[in-house]
Amino acid sequence: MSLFDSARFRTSAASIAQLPGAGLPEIAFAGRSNAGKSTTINVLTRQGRLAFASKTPGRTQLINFFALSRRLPQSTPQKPLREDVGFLVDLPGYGYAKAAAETRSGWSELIAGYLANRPSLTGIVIVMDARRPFMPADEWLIEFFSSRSHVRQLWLINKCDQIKKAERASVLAKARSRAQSLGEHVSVQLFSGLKKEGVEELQATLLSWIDPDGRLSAAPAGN
Ligand SMILES: Nc1nc2c(ncn2[C@@H]2O[C@H](COP(=O)(O)OP(=O)(O)OP(=O)(O)O)[C@@H](O)[C@H]2O)c(=O)[nH]1
Ligand SMILES: [Mg+2]
Repeated sequence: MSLFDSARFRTSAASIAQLPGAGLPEIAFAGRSNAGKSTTINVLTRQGRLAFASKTPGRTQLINFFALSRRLPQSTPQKPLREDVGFLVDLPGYGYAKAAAETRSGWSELIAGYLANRPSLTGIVIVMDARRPFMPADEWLIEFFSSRSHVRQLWLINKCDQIKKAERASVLAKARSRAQSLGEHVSVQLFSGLKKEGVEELQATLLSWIDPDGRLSAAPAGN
């Protein structure tokens, strides 16, 4: 059982003032509206309906926090004891054209405010549609975090089921050489939430971010 199976909805924030206190490591999922952020969280955590995914762009309008936890060694079936070890954070998508301008700027403020000022932000998964990766808003995020190398980046080239094999290879090779030129804090992979491709690679990367010493992955079965 992976640590990500333990994810449980914890809280939502509609404004910066509503953000929970920063503490444990957080991994944020950012990307254009409809890129598949919520679906990726559901696949990663093996919980079909944890994060709300939808055909309608703009589905996620709040910042949603999902707690990851581990069972404590002194836990018993009669008295289960768990401790939180980190959070997955589902962000509203950027660039949702149909939203009213006012709502749109409110969202951007919320997302930018969270990403730019969150001390517990350990890493960011930039979810992109393989048919049109690296759009201007993605580039803005990449640029913003490139000089902040304490925040890891994973460029998740999602919906790879929608492109041909040869194109997958070329998209990945190009992105990989670019990621390498930025430094060790940037990585890239192909993913398909629909076909559940790339899930183990995603889990391994995210686990290395929140658990660099491998203590959580070595926990006994049932955690
Ligand atoms: N073909 C394909 N479709 C996918 C994949 N991942 C997600 N989708 C579809 O893309 C649509 C959007 O998915 P969401 O996970 O809601 O996207 P989101 O990025 O959370 O969207 P917002 O919350 O609006 O920002 C849904 O119809 C999903 O079923 C994938 O890997 N392949
Ligand atoms: Mg969403």
